[in-house]
Amino acid sequence: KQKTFIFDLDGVIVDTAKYHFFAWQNLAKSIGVNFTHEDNEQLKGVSRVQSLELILGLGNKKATQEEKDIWLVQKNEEYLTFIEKMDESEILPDVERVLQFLKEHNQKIVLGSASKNAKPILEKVNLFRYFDAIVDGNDVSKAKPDPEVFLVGADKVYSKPKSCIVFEDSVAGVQAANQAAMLSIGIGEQNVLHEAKFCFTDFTKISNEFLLDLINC
Ligand code: B16
Ligand code: MG
Repeated sequence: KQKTFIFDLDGVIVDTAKYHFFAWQNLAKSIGVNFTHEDNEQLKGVSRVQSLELILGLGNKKATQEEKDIWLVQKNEEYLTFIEKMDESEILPDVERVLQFLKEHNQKIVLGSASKNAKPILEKVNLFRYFDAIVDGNDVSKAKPDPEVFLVGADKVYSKPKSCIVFEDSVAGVQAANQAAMLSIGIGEQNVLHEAKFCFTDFTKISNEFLLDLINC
């Protein structure tokens, strides 16, 4: 059987979530907003523009469009300084084993990320070659939890949503997968990602037998 496996990027393939957090926290500090690790959970999987709106909301801060545009550039420039230093060592445990296994079993592999920096990151960590299609923040207009990113991904490889399986670390992303009528697999904490059909702390907990079950179900 052939299924389509859609991978989120940040927090699933690589831990860039920590770099987003550093960069947002520095920006928040510079504009006088207190932004904590707990607050950061809401930003995962959410677009850059919406992330800034959430941070401004936390600090009850009003800003002009000009200010927002400057801050968005400022945050992304700092984020890019982290990205530049990335290499294969930043691939999360067992991600490559899973990609390899799926490839060997003739499965379709798609990237479904909200990030506009997805392609350079995949290149940096040398995983580009596994993907049959890439959908990122440059291709879609509606951010997760809207299912657009995953539906476009399925379409690119001519798959029906019901034969797609999505790996996601964010609440918004799990909701997007569910809304797309795809099978959602949370990568992270069960209590946070309780809307996911299955949840694992990371890929080391996902066995080849489980992957075979997904392929054949
Ligand atoms: P960028 P994902 C998302 O990527 C991140 O989880 C989210 O925190 C970030 O704001 C968003 O990408 C936009 O990223 O600023 O690089 O365009 O998890 O959907 O792969
Ligand atoms: Mg993510």
